[in-house]
Amino acid sequence: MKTLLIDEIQEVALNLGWDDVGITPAEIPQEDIAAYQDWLAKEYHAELTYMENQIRCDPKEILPGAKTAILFLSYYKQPKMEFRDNAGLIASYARGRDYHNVHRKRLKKFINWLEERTGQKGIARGFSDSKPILEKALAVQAGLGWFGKNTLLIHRKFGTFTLLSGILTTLELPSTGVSLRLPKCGSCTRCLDACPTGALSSPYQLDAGLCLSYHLIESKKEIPSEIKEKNPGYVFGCDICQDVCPHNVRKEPIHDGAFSPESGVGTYLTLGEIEAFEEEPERLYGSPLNRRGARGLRYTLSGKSDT
Ligand code: B12
Ligand code: SF4
Ligand code: SF4
Repeated sequence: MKTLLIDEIQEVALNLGWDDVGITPAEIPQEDIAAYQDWLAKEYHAELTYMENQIRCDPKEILPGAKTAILFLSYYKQPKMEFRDNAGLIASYARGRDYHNVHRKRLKKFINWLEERTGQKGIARGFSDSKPILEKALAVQAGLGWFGKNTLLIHRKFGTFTLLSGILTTLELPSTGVSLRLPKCGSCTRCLDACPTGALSSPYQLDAGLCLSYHLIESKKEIPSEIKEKNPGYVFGCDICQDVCPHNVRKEPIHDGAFSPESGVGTYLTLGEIEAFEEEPERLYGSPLNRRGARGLRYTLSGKSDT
């Protein structure tokens, strides 16, 4: 086998549609394990019980013999839209196709290529929010960006409007980057100041139980009234701590492709449209909104008039 070149990996990844790629040893740094355990101890994971799974700290539990993690980044920034009285705003990552599906297809093609290229089978497993693993910690270690105080990965060129996926592999490959896990926000506190619910309890720490994104995407319970009354108009997800981040002003939004509103449910939802989804739930398939389902979306919007 010819030596597998990093340039080849990068070329294949970019051709499959990702916007950047980083390579790092398949090990979670100790400081991230400590921060994660502290986050759990404070019960900031609310009712996300899957977050208690300690495998998050050991990639070798997911792929025995894993030596390397290859992290892929997708840029999805959409134009910033205003809130409306008669319709709920959808967070920008969720207006088009579900990134889990987009990434799953790319990961399958990438792993097929890697197996063919090396002549070895069963050497990799893919993930995009689908395996218990600290994705941002690996991406930071791979040099793809650094942690913002809003807890998101900030990419030097693409900012925070990015989505992650990756593979673990038993191949030993050289790292592409130097870990950027250093405080880099300086004195900026725009995300903490702008969060309507105070969910960013301190820099780099998010209390999911207070976060609109948690309540509008993940929670299976009623939205507590004190959270609901602070929602400025989202029906699914929340972008406020990204909209205010100075690292997001440099790059233009993308206007087509898998994450554009034309590829999915769109930018806004009225109650009437949600009722139509209740009649035909299959219309939500392939959209991130399917996670919450039409009934959950209706609950979020109830109280708003439909015109
Ligand atoms: C659980 C989860 C949520 C929860 C909790 C979020 C959270 N911050 O933990 C909820 C439902 C609220 C959520 C919301 C969103 N999510 Co989410 N979520 C996840 C998930 C599944 C796990 C995250 C996790 O590991 N949390 C555990 C805690 C401990 O990690 P952490 O908060 O990041 O803490 C780290 C740092 O803050 C750092 N740290 C702590 N202290 C300090 C101090 C210093 C000085 C430094 C430098 C660092 C540092 O160490 C910690 C451990 O690494 C990941 C996918 C995955 N498997 O990784 C997606 C993921 C993080 N989400 C993602 C997205 C897009 C979102 C939303 C933007 C969606 C939306 N528009 O509504 C919001 C953003 C809210 C926000 N500000 O984070 C993307 C983020 C991509 C990126 N560029 O970072 C991910 C990676 C999914 C993906 N595959 O792309 N999410
Ligand atoms: S997603 Fe919204 S509610 Fe959650 S931390 Fe960011 S600004 Fe606050
Ligand atoms: S808004 Fe400011 S403090 Fe928050 S992540 Fe961006 S640069 Fe960091």
